[in-house]
Amino acid sequence: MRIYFGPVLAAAIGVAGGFSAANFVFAQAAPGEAVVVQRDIDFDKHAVTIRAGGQVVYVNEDRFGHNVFSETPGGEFDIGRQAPNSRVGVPFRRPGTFTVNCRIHPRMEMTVTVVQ
Ligand SMILES: [Cu+2]
Repeated sequence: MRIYFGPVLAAAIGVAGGFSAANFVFAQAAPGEAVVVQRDIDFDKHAVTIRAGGQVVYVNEDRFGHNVFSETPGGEFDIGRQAPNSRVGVPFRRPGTFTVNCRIHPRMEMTVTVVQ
Protein backbone atom coordinates (compact mmCIF):
# COMPACT_ATOMS: atom_id res chain seq x y z
CA MET A 1 0.00 0.00 0.00
CA ARG A 2 2.79 2.38 0.90
CA ILE A 3 4.23 2.23 -2.60
CA TYR A 4 1.22 4.04 -4.07
CA PHE A 5 1.66 7.02 -1.80
CA GLY A 6 5.40 7.28 -2.34
CA PRO A 7 5.34 9.94 -5.06
CA VAL A 8 2.79 12.04 -3.19
CA LEU A 9 4.81 11.93 0.01
CA ALA A 10 8.01 12.72 -1.87
CA ALA A 11 6.34 15.75 -3.48
CA ALA A 12 5.10 16.94 -0.09
CA ILE A 13 8.59 16.65 1.36
CA GLY A 14 9.95 18.53 -1.63
CA VAL A 15 7.60 21.43 -0.99
CA ALA A 16 8.14 21.41 2.77
CA GLY A 17 11.89 21.28 2.32
CA GLY A 18 12.15 24.78 0.92
CA PHE A 19 11.88 26.76 -2.25
CA SER A 20 15.17 26.04 -3.97
CA ALA A 21 15.00 25.83 -7.76
CA ALA A 22 15.41 22.06 -7.67
CA ASN A 23 12.53 21.55 -5.28
CA PHE A 24 10.32 23.92 -7.23
CA VAL A 25 10.83 22.03 -10.50
CA PHE A 26 10.31 18.69 -8.79
CA ALA A 27 7.06 19.80 -7.14
CA GLN A 28 5.68 21.20 -10.40
CA ALA A 29 6.37 18.14 -12.58
CA ALA A 30 3.32 16.01 -13.24
CA PRO A 31 3.59 12.70 -11.41
CA GLY A 32 3.64 9.37 -13.20
CA GLU A 33 0.91 8.07 -10.95
CA ALA A 34 -2.15 9.36 -9.12
CA VAL A 35 -4.28 7.47 -6.61
CA VAL A 36 -8.04 8.04 -6.62
CA VAL A 37 -10.15 6.47 -3.85
CA GLN A 38 -13.78 5.55 -4.32
CA ARG A 39 -15.53 6.18 -1.02
CA ASP A 40 -19.15 6.95 -0.10
CA ILE A 41 -20.20 6.67 -3.75
CA ASP A 42 -17.79 9.39 -4.82
CA PHE A 43 -14.22 9.88 -5.95
CA ASP A 44 -11.97 11.46 -3.30
CA LYS A 45 -10.41 13.62 -6.06
CA HIS A 46 -12.38 15.10 -8.92
CA ALA A 47 -9.35 16.08 -11.00
CA VAL A 48 -5.85 14.64 -11.24
CA THR A 49 -2.94 15.31 -13.60
CA ILE A 50 -0.35 12.75 -14.62
CA ARG A 51 2.34 12.36 -17.26
CA ALA A 52 1.63 10.48 -20.48
CA GLY A 53 2.60 6.86 -19.96
CA GLY A 54 1.64 7.03 -16.29
CA GLN A 55 -1.37 5.57 -14.55
CA VAL A 56 -4.24 6.35 -12.25
CA VAL A 57 -4.78 3.78 -9.52
CA TYR A 58 -8.44 3.42 -8.57
CA VAL A 59 -8.98 2.14 -5.03
CA ASN A 60 -12.40 0.92 -3.92
CA GLU A 61 -12.89 1.62 -0.22
CA ASP A 62 -16.65 1.19 -0.37
CA ARG A 63 -18.40 -2.02 0.71
CA PHE A 64 -19.82 -2.58 -2.75
CA GLY A 65 -18.61 -2.68 -6.31
CA HIS A 66 -17.87 0.17 -8.69
CA ASN A 67 -17.29 0.11 -12.45
CA VAL A 68 -15.04 2.93 -13.54
CA PHE A 69 -14.79 3.77 -17.23
CA SER A 70 -14.10 6.53 -19.74
CA GLU A 71 -15.55 7.02 -23.19
CA THR A 72 -13.52 10.13 -23.99
CA PRO A 73 -11.89 9.51 -27.40
CA GLY A 74 -8.23 8.57 -27.03
CA GLY A 75 -8.61 7.50 -23.41
CA GLU A 76 -11.32 4.85 -23.49
CA PHE A 77 -11.19 2.15 -20.84
CA ASP A 78 -13.56 0.06 -18.74
CA ILE A 79 -12.19 -1.81 -15.74
CA GLY A 80 -15.39 -3.79 -15.21
CA ARG A 81 -16.82 -4.43 -11.78
CA GLN A 82 -14.24 -3.56 -9.16
CA ALA A 83 -14.67 -5.43 -5.90
CA PRO A 84 -14.41 -3.74 -2.49
CA ASN A 85 -10.90 -3.42 -1.06
CA SER A 86 -9.24 -3.74 -4.44
CA ARG A 87 -7.14 -1.42 -6.57
CA VAL A 88 -6.76 -1.24 -10.32
CA GLY A 89 -4.16 0.73 -12.27
CA VAL A 90 -5.34 2.37 -15.49
CA PRO A 91 -2.58 3.45 -17.91
CA PHE A 92 -2.96 6.68 -19.91
CA ARG A 93 -0.67 6.86 -22.94
CA ARG A 94 -1.95 9.93 -24.79
CA PRO A 95 -2.13 13.54 -23.61
CA GLY A 96 -5.63 14.93 -23.19
CA THR A 97 -8.42 15.47 -20.70
CA PHE A 98 -10.55 12.42 -20.01
CA THR A 99 -13.86 12.26 -18.18
CA VAL A 100 -14.21 9.24 -15.91
CA ASN A 101 -17.52 7.93 -14.57
CA CYS A 102 -18.95 4.86 -12.81
CA ARG A 103 -21.48 2.73 -14.68
CA ILE A 104 -23.23 1.77 -11.43
CA HIS A 105 -23.37 5.26 -9.91
CA PRO A 106 -23.86 7.82 -12.69
CA ARG A 107 -23.26 10.84 -10.46
CA MET A 108 -19.67 9.75 -9.82
CA GLU A 109 -17.48 11.81 -12.14
CA MET A 110 -13.86 12.98 -12.24
CA THR A 111 -11.33 14.18 -14.79
CA VAL A 112 -7.90 12.85 -15.66
CA THR A 113 -5.57 15.31 -17.40
CA VAL A 114 -2.59 13.72 -19.12
CA VAL A 115 0.35 15.94 -20.09
CA GLN A 116 3.58 15.24 -21.99
CU1 LIG B 1 -19.72 3.35 -8.47
